[in-house]
Amino acid sequence: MKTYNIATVPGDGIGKEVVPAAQQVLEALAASSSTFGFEFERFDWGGDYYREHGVMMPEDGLNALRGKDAILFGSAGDPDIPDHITLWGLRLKICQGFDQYANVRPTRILPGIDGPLKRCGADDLNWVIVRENSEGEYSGVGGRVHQGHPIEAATDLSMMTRAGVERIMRFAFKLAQSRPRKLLTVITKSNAQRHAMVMWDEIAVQVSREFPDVTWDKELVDASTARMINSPASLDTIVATNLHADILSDLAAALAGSLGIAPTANIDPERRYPSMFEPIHGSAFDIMGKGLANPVGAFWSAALMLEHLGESEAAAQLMKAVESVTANPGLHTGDLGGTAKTADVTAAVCQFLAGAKSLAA
Ligand code: NAD
Ligand code: K
Ligand code: MN
Repeated sequence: MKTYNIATVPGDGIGKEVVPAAQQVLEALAASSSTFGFEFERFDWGGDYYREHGVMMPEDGLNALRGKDAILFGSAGDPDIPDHITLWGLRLKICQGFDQYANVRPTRILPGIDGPLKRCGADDLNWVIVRENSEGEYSGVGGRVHQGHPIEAATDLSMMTRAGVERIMRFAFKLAQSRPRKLLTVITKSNAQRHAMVMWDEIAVQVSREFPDVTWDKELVDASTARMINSPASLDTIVATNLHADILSDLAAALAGSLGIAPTANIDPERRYPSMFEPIHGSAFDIMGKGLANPVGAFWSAALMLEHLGESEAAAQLMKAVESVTANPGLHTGDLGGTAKTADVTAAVCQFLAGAKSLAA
């Protein structure tokens, strides 16, 4: 029997609601497995920790996570602390500290969920967005001079390195190659951003030569938002910079029905460090603490984690359980137009998994 050591970092807001729900679902899954189990360790870092210690996580916090098989994350963001402090002090510290340079965001329309694209069926929208997760617009390079004065100047430099772009491009081509359609769209803005984005385009051409069986095209980021709505079936795997993919993936989530169902994997493809799995949404200040959050994004993220751990069968089983609840409008949370609570959805998924166990027995 294999035991996976999982760190949970619920963080702030509804992260504190959906991560324990995901843990519950994983425990239900493990209960029906004779081959693997989990050992969870919870790290209560985030806004409350900041109020007490002046930092979002301990200085040596990464060391506590280093030996884990994976990290299940919630959200960083507190109504009373500036967002750049919460984000850089926790989520980005882990992503960058463990060089999780590939951020993978699958989107598809789950059964029973009606996205805003009414004419679009499950086969028409099935994307994976690959987000460069270590540099670009979120490099943290820049500064402010003459702060508060009329002559103030400020920069956020979008720094891209050849090595950084090559590795994410290669990751995206490889992922596209592994999917049935072998189709990749490289998002760019090299008409306006004439240095780093031009290098990005050149590297796409160069890396594409290693993947002759992948069909690929290039699209400007602004035009790609229209394409996502007008011809979603023309897209499959998508690769974009840190900022572009951040924006496109929230649009993708909304087109698939809700931000509350969308998952993310922050991956270190070389497996030097633990990878981190989280719903794409944030702390959701408007609904936090009320038990109203949709936990599906966290469950799907847990399924991505199982995939990463090599437990594909368990991942598929979890997604089946998730689809059984999305198919039932009585189990839709407020973001999907329903009245179900986090606990209802969680209990239904656990029940489905327990049912699958008794069928197998
Ligand atoms: P958000 O994702 O928290 O919320 C946007 C809207 O979507 C809100 O109306 C919210 O209620 C709704 N929503 C999101 N997830 C939901 C769910 N699971 N169920 C039901 N409804 C859901 O984005 P925001 O309002 O821009 O950000 C709030 C805070 O979260 C900020 O501090 C921001 O920096 C942080 N944030 C953190 C992360 C992260 O840690 N990865 C990601 C995004 C935002
Ligand atoms: K998140
Ligand atoms: Mn985002």
